[in-house]
Amino acid sequence: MNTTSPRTLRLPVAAWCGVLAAAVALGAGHLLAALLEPRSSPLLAVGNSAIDLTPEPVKQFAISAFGQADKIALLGGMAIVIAALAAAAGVLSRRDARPGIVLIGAFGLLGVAAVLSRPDVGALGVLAPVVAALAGISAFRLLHRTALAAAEAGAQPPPRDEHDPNDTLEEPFDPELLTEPAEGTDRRRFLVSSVAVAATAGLTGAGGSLLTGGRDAEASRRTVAQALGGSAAQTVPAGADFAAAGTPSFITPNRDFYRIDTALSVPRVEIADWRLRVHGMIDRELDLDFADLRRFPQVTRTITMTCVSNDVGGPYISTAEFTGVPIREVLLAAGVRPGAEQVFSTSVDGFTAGTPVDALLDAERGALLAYGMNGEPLPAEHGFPVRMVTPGLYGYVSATKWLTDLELTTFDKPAYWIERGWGRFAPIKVQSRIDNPDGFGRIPAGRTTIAGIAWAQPIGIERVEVRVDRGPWQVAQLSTEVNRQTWRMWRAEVDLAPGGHNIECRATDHNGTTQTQQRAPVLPDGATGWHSVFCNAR
Ligand SMILES: Nc1nc2c(c(=O)[nH]1)N[C@H]1C(S)=C(S)[C@@H](COP(=O)(O)O)O[C@H]1N2
Ligand SMILES: [Mo]
Repeated sequence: MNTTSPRTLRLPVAAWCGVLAAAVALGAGHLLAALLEPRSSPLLAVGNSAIDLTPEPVKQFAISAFGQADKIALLGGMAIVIAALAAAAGVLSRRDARPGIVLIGAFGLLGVAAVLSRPDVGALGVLAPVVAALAGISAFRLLHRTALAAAEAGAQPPPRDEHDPNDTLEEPFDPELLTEPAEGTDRRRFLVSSVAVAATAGLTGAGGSLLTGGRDAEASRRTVAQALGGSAAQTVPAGADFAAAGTPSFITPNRDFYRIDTALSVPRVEIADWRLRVHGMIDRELDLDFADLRRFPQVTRTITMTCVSNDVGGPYISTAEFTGVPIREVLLAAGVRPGAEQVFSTSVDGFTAGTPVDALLDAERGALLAYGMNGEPLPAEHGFPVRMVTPGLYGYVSATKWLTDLELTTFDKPAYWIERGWGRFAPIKVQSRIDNPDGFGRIPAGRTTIAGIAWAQPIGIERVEVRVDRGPWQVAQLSTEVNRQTWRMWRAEVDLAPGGHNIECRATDHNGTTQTQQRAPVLPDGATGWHSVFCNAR
């Protein structure tokens, strides 16, 4: 008998048991969540809570450091933290599995709390973290038992012989181990358990991801595609595009359109489940399904969207042809009562925005409940099936994706980013950017074309000027104006002597307001300053 053996797991083995158990727990939780309530996946619920609880400067840092990869960075960071905690749980259980079991149970409770705190997850969602914890505990007990058996066997004299038949002397009260053939393969059994547990984690996790991604999305997209019918791409005038000079294309392809949101996993909404409720300070409450929405006139408008997190020279600006219903028509049908100041919109994922009623009633501005983007149904990442698009306002106050609720209220009710210190009013500021030269590449010396973009929705761009090495301002050539809600491209011929040069640009809108040189950070309501690029002419 091995009653005198140490019955202690080696550190790496103990840590490994913890990590594998955590992987199984997350995989099982993800799979069950996919079947019941996709957004109750413990990993996602904890991650989403982390996003909402993160202090604003940290979130800002994440956006600037990782850009649109911020979610991947967060998931990676969470994976490292979870693996470290799980390894610690394993290490605390080198002799006895109980500390690890208690810790996994505690993580399960944390998952339950995270799920309950999500505005977008129903009560059924708590099953996912509960089952995750149970799966993690079972896996941990299995691995711990087989690892301990292997450790004991390894400790049998002679210690160096793995195949000593004495290896298989088991504790008499463990029926599962007693039924094993006496081959002295405790170590192999641990390996097999490890692989089985890891495979379970991988398969459940992948299964969960597949299920959340695929459910009936096709049928939903077809419904919207039918609504779009032939309304597809309007033609942008040839003179609107300066892409040949090094600017972005006038229309941003959907796959290149910038993406900014707080959603760790993209909400998957089916047309059959979608509803838009319009309520609050109105005469008639509306509860629209997609067919109801389609009874309003359908329009297609070319609109440049801009994010408040776009720093001077930044990438968070894109243009698309959005198809949908004017928000104005829906508000008129509901009858806005006097005193209503903002439309408080809510996404299925709990994100909220507050848009001034005036901006949404302004026919010229032309805000939309959009379901089409560049002739296609709205991509899931951009808010399928229906989102708001409001020209002239930064997205965080005006462009709610996965839209489900519009409430007419006063400004007393703060929306998501307002609660986090961002400005209540967020008109887009007149800005311009140099795209060519791009700050890395070289540029030919002599007579050379420089180019970029400028925007001032909803007023429109009147003029762009450039200057080289703080010399005189030179007026750039502008692309054809498509409408005042879109960017314009600019290009200018300059003479560059060989060597280093500093190039700057500034825009002026149709009201005569010129982009200020005064540098301001993106917080609280959008960056200002002139974009400048250093280049090497040769
Ligand atoms: N549901 C939801 N809608 C949202 C957001 C969000 O985080 N969640 N972000 C807003 C912000 S800050 C911007 S700039 C735009 C970006 O839209 P896009 O990702 O389609 O470019 O969406 C807005 N709508
Ligand atoms: Mo934004």
